[in-house]
Amino acid sequence: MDKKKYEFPKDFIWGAATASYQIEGGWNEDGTGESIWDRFSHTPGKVQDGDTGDVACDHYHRWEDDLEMIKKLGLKAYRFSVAWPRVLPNGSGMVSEAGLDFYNKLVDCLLKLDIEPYITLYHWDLPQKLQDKGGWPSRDIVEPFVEYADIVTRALGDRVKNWITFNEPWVSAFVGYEQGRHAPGHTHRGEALAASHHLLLSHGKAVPVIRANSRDANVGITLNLTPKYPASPSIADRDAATWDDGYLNRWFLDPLTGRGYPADMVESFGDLMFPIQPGDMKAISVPLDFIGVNYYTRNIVRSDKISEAENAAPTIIRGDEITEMDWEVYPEGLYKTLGRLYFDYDFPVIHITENGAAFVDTVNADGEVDDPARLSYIERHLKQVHRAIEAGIPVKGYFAWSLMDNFEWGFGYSKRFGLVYVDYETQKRIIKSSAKWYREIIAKNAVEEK
Ligand code: IFM
Repeated sequence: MDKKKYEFPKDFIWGAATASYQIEGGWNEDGTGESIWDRFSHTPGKVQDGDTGDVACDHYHRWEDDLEMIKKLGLKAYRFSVAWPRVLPNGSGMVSEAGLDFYNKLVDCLLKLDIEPYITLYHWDLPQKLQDKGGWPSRDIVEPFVEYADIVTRALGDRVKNWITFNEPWVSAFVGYEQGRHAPGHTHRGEALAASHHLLLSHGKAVPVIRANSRDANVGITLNLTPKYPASPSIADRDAATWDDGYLNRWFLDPLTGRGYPADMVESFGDLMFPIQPGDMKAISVPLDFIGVNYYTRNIVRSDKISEAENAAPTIIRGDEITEMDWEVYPEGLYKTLGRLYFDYDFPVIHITENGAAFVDTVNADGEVDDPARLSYIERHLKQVHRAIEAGIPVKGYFAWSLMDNFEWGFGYSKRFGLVYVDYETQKRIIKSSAKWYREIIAKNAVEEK
C-alpha cells in the first residue's frame, strides 16, 4: 500500500519562532533599558532556580551564527521579536541607535539568506520605566506603544513585510497582572482587565501607523488559543467551560472582530470592568491581514461550584500524553481552533505563529540529541494543519516554537522547547533529530506517513 503523503500548498510558509527576552541576553548592553522581565527575574523567588535572561542564548552576540543555522535548517521564515527597551531605553523619547542597529543588521542578514522576517513588536519585555508609570493597566501606555511601533516600522518597514503587534495579550494581561506568575507579578483582576483593554487599544492604534510605514505589509496579532471542553455534560461543567472560553479566547477574539467584549464576561466581571471611551472598540476592530495563533494544548474544565459528588461523572478524561509543561498533547484541538477562526470569526488568513512541545532532552554519547516525542508532536499537529487546509481554511504558515531552547519565563531554563539544543554552559548549539526531520518536511513540502 502507498504511504500517505500530506502535501502542503506551494507557497506554504515554513518557519520557527523566538522572542527577544528568551534568547538575546545582553540585557544591559549598548544602552539598553531595564525591562519588567529584568526586574522580575532579578527579584529572588520569582523565577525557577533564580534563572534570568541576562545571558540567555547569547543571541545578541551570536546572531550571525544563529542565522546561518536557520539557513541550514532550511527555514523559509523566521519570527522574532524586538525588545522595546533596546530601542527606547526609557520606553519613549530617546531612541537608541545601537538598539535599532541590532535589528537592522538582523533583518539585512535574514534577507541576504533569503529568509522572510516576521517581527513581533511586543513579546512581554515592557520597559520598566513605563511599568513605573502604571504599565498596561494605565491608559497612558497606549501613546508610547504607538510611538515605539512607529519608530521600529519606520526603521525596518521598507524591508520587513510581516508585522505582529502583540504576542499573546492574554498572558501579558492575566498572567502578569492577575496571576502574578509573570512580570510585573501583580495579582489583581481589575488591573488585568484594564491591561487587556490597553493592549488591544494599543494594537488597534498601531496598525494604521505600521501600514503607513511599511507599504504592502501584512499586519496581524498573535493570540494564545486553547479550546475548552467540559469534563461532563452537566450544566455546571458546560457553564464552566463557556466561562473559561470567554476568559481566554473570546475576550480577545470578539473585540478584535467587532463584536465588542462578550456580554456574559462583562457581566461576570461586574465592577471590575474598566472605562471604555468612544472610538475604542472601533480602533480595536481594525481589519487585519492575518491572525496568528499559538496552539499547544486543550483544557478540560470541571466546575468547582458544586461538589464532585453532585456533578455528573467526567466523560472526558485528559489524555495520558503530557509534555514537560504538564500540557496534554491534543492535535485535534488545533484543527478545531483553526476552523473556529475561519468559520466563526472570518479571519482572512491564519498563521500558526507557535506550536511545539517541551520534553526532557539529553545529549547522548555521540553528542547528539534524539527527540522522537517532539518530532511526533509536530508531525501530528502538521497533519491537523493539512486537514484544515483541505477543509478550505486559509492557513498560510507554520512556525515551530521554538528555534532553540531558551528562557521559559517563570520556569527559567528548565523546559526545553527548541528544535536546536542549547548547552547553556558553552552556548554550543546541537541540531536535534526533530530539526533534521523538519528540514526534510520543508524540503519536500509534505509530511509523509512513516
Ligand atoms: O515560551 C512561550 C512563548 O514565549 C509564548 N508562547 C508559549 C511559549 C511556551 O510556553
